[in-house]
Amino acid sequence: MWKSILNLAAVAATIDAAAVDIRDDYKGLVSSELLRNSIKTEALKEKALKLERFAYDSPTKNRVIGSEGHAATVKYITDTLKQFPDYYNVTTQEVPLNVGESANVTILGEATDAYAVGFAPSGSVSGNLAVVSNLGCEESDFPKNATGSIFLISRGTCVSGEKVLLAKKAGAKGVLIYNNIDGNLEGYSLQRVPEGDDYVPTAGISQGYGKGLIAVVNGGIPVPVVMSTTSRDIISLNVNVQTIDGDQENVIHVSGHSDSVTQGPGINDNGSGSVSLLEIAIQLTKFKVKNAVRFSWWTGEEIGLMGAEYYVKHLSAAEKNKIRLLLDFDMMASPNYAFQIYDGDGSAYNLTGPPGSAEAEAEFSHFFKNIAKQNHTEIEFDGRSDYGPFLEAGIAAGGIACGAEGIKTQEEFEMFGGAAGLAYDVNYHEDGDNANNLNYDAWIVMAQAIAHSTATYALSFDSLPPKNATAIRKRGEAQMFKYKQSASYLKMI
Ligand SMILES: *[C@@H]1O[C@H](CO)[C@@H](O)[C@H](O)[C@H]1NC(C)=O
Ligand SMILES: *[C@@H]1O[C@H](CO)[C@@H](O)[C@H](O)[C@H]1NC(C)=O
Ligand SMILES: *[C@@H]1O[C@H](CO)[C@@H](O)[C@H](O)[C@H]1NC(C)=O
Ligand SMILES: *[C@@H]1O[C@H](CO)[C@@H](O)[C@H](O)[C@H]1NC(C)=O
Ligand SMILES: *[C@@H]1O[C@H](CO)[C@@H](O)[C@H](O)[C@H]1NC(C)=O
Ligand SMILES: *[C@@H]1O[C@H](CO)[C@@H](O)[C@H](O)[C@H]1NC(C)=O
Ligand SMILES: CC(=O)N[C@H]1CO[C@H](CO)[C@@H](O)[C@@H]1O
Ligand SMILES: [Zn+2]
Repeated sequence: MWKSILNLAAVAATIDAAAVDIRDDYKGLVSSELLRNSIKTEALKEKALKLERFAYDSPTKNRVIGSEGHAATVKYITDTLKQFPDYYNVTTQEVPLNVGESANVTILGEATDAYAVGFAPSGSVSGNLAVVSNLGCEESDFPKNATGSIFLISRGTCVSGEKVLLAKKAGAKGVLIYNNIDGNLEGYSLQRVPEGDDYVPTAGISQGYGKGLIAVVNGGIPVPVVMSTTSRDIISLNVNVQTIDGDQENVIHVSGHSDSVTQGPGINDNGSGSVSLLEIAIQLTKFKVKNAVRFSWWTGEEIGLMGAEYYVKHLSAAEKNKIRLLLDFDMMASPNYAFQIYDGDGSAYNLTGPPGSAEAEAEFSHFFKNIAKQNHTEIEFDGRSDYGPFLEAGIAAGGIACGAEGIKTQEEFEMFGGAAGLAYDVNYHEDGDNANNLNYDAWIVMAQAIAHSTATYALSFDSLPPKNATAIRKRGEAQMFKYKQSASYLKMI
């Protein structure tokens, strides 16, 4: 496949000079060191600024699914990698999604702040408010004689799609979901693609407002609600790119997500992951590989891992078998960072992944300890990002992160510096999540960790357990129930 190196050089020269070195420095077989050394902070920074510009140049100032900023991000990634037609097979996968558009909700005759919830149908309904007990995850939480009412349910513990289906079964005409933390529910979704399910119009309101309404209803006062919501179907794209070189039956799959939340440009979360992958994919084109390398940029992560879920659902058993290991990268440049590795062997959180996950953790530990010579911690292997659906399918997974809304401990301060008692990323899911607020020192270490693992597995899977679909699938199922009960998984939904 290297027969057309000259053509590639001509193509490469036409793209962004800063993005790609010309290939007369082609170095043969990839190695961790060569790939690591090809990753430069300037190249990462330039691409982060590009994603930030896509956000700020768009009317909504973000890169949320369905927005111009997200479409520009996806186009940028695919256009860049299509410059290497002899190296990569670039494909996009259409993922049907739905986003909430507008909600007008009047309660006790007064208009209130509310947001339409994605995947719920558009519609106009009215009725008195009925309060659902607990979290609305069990049939017994629902009032028996409230047919025709608008049901009020707390967010949390199970996906909101389950709550709304139970509400409909109990006779709800519409649903109001109130937040279980501060902040509005703009950009929220049912977090479950309807599969012949039929939901009712649903809107999100704040926690304070929801609790206030419960007090009124419990006081015996009827609370009339009039609500009108619209939502919009969209097609959003997963980008999948695979080396033409390398054993196509044994694939190292490296992934991140391309979308942001509604509230900001999403440059650490998770532009930093998308950009790291793009830069590594560009640099990899200088090298030959033994195993096929696949890169994916998922859509719809922020609304419930929708892109990755859709992808895994549409993989045949034979295709699943080819993926020896899935690596996922998100939040690569948190300002108050810690170097965190997913606890794939369960040593820290007693929550393991399918066979191969422990070995992936060990490879990242080796990188931090012996190559970067940095401290690292472990984080729970909880399925809270796009690797969740892969775990569920029994595919080995691993990854690293730098921290989101969690608080840095004193011990971590001693290990990494920064500030104890503050969030790893104070701008997490806020408008301050932009290119100014990234920690570039942390980012280059993280990007080199991705380069190390990509190159290592592109050369050999000898450090992983042998391929054995039966064993892998059994282990995966046994772990599923447990990871779905874990504290941080439950916090996500
Ligand atoms: C490219 O990838 C797509 C999707 O996986 C696949 O259907 C197609 O056969 C591949 N093409 C080549 C040339 O490998
Ligand atoms: C259901 O009906 C009973 C009897 O009329 C009444 O006491 C109860 O409050 C009703 N419950 C709800 C949720 O409306
Ligand atoms: C909500 O009200 C605004 C302003 O009157 C209107 O433009 C919008 O279409 C309404 N949305 C719905 C879902 O009724
Ligand atoms: C780890 O989890 C298993 C169940 O999966 C349980 O039997 C065991 O007691 C747990 N160990 C610790 C140390 O919590
Ligand atoms: C690692 O952490 C220890 C404290 O646990 C600290 O003394 C040391 O300087 C840290 N090493 C690096 C490279 O930051
Ligand atoms: C695969 O795993 C199963 C269960 O552990 C084992 O019985 C079987 O011999 C293994 N097959 C191969 C080909 O290694
Ligand atoms: C929802 C969200 O914030 N997206 C992901 C960004 O990265 C962090 C850290 O890995 C994940 O926890 C989030 O799921
Ligand atoms: Zn561990």
